[in-house]
Amino acid sequence: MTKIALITGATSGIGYATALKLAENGYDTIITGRRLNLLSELEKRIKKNYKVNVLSLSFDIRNNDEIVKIFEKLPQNWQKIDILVNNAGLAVGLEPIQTGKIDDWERMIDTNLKGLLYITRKVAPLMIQNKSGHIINIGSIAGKEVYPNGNVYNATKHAVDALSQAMRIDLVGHGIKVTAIHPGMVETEFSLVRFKGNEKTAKDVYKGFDPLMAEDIADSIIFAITRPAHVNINDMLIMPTAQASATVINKEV
Ligand code: NDP
Ligand code: 8X3
Repeated sequence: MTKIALITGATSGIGYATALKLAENGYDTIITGRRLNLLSELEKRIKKNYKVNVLSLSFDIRNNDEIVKIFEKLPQNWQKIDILVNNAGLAVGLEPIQTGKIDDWERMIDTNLKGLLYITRKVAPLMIQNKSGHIINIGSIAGKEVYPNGNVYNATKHAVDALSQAMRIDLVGHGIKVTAIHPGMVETEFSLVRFKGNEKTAKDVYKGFDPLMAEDIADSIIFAITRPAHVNINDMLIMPTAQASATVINKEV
């Protein structure tokens, strides 16, 4: 029977690359994100290239009422979710704690932390019913270290790290695997969002070194989900070769 994977934040970056790779590996995919036009384009691309089914669900992951309604209407044949990739997330702003914008903080906490919880709260019971499943949480090097002005983003990703450990404990008795994947710098729309559409500042983040590509993280997800049944990858920290820590990057200037 074909397996089903749900990927949050599939309209761009890591989630987009992961959805494509899961489809390439034969998974029926549930793709989610707010930008319906991008979801539709991805759905078309997957259907054109791979013989799998695709379900596009457009919603804001910060809105639990919306999520509950969508899951109430989830067709029966899409309910046996084997893989959940909790990927949707963002950084907004890069400012010291004393001048940070409350609205930026709320967007990060509501998306990276509460959104991940809302989805997991709906999918984990389905996996428990099926007595199997694999949850992949996308953390970050920002969840392993803190760096100047990263404060609230760092806190949300440290929370993802803690939640991954906690989920593993709560779900181990149900045969459900939990893997946390923590990337270093990946060139996606991430910096464009963090710097609120400033293309030059966003591009400069990845100047002078080879950052990770979204496909590198998608590959690591495929690796984690294709281990034998008795093997779980708890945690992966994946960095560009030129990046030694959150702040030490070997850049050519
Ligand atoms: P992108 O900005 O390219 O993608 C982010 C995705 O999250 C988009 O598909 C976006 O969809 C979705 N998203 C954001 N907010 C919401 C929301 N409120 N509701 C639903 N979906 C939402 O960034 P990345 O691919 O880089 O980021 C993916 C994950 O990887 C994030 O959790 C990020 O923190 C993490 N990460 C990124 C790193 C990097 O250097 N790029 C490094 C380490 C971790 P839409 O806008 O359509 O809603
Ligand atoms: C994204 C990578 O280093 O900007 O999580 O925090 S970093």
